[in-house]
Amino acid sequence: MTQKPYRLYGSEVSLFTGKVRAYLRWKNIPFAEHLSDAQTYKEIIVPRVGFPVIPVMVGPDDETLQDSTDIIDELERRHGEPSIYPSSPRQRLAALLLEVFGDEWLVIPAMHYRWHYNRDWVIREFGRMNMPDARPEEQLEAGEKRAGPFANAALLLGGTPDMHRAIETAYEGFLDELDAHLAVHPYLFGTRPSIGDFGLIGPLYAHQYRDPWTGDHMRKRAPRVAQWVERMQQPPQPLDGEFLPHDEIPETLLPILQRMMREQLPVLADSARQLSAWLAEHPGERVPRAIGMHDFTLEGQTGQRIIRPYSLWMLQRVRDYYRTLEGAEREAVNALLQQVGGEGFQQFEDPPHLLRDGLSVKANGAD
Ligand SMILES: N[C@@H](CCC(=O)N[C@@H](CS)C(=O)NCC(=O)O)C(=O)O
Repeated sequence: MTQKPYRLYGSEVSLFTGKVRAYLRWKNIPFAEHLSDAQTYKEIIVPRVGFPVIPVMVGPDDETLQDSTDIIDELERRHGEPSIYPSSPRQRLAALLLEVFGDEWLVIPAMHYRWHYNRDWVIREFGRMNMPDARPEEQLEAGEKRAGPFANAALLLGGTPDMHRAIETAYEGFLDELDAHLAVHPYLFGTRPSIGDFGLIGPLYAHQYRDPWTGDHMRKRAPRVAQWVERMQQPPQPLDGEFLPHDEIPETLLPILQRMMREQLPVLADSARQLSAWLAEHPGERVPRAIGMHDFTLEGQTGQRIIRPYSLWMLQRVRDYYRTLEGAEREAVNALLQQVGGEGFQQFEDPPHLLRDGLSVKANGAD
């Protein structure tokens, strides 16, 4: 029996495993998926990565890759064309932005709906994943233990009771916008999925499609989004499709980009200010995953959430790309940003250049 070259450790309930799995399938890369049960965490994940997290990928030379974005980018380097990164500037920038929106913003409704509408189901599911061979009572106990930090994360990310209505209104608005877009195009930028599609599929598959209450809601309210989720998870033709010609950004994507600029960009801008100050005040210290709390506003309602330095590493990918653009390409991108209220992105005050450090960051040049 030939062994598959890549091993993916993760689970169906995991947002970021769903992102990598969808990518591997579209890219037609042979892989074997291994459930991240308690034993796998103990024997494989923690020894290799140093802390518990999924997804984790082990490659043909026994190398360990962690972080969905790093996994995808390493495989893009190894496996070449067709790429999930559009080569034209407006599409590429928009795709990178939408990856940040999926990974770092849609996690708010993803956690809110999971823990406030699907709680009992997901606790049992956590138990089944953690101890697949145990009795239901043992699984329930394990699920309850595992669930605590994740349920708490729903609150820390902003899902406090005063924000529930606003989170739901914003999410439903986004679903309607994406559904309208998908009436015209099968993926964000044409007939080929992009890194933006893979950013959105994490929350939209593992949580919003698969969790029972939320999945029903998606299928009723935004059936085309549910069909896109199915295409993304089981690509009918891997490696197929094209990005739209002439660097076109479909009109139907503008409301989603506007939403990102309106909702997420102010949070990223404040995170950058706070991180710059934190780094100045804590020289040589390891940056924690959260550096305090700050305000965020959705649908006119203001709540509180943790300040996540990691989100800035994700945005930095877009900022680094933007900085490489010159002349007509930069003008084209600037015109798009103007159209979607993206002045905050153009004038973004970058923190020191960052390297990823596990689930946080460190300043480039720091030990
Ligand atoms: N940015 C990381 C995030 C990975 C992540 O948050 N994974 C979740 C499951 S979907 C997890 O294992 N979290 C553990 C924790 O947050 O401590 C990635 O893209 O892979």
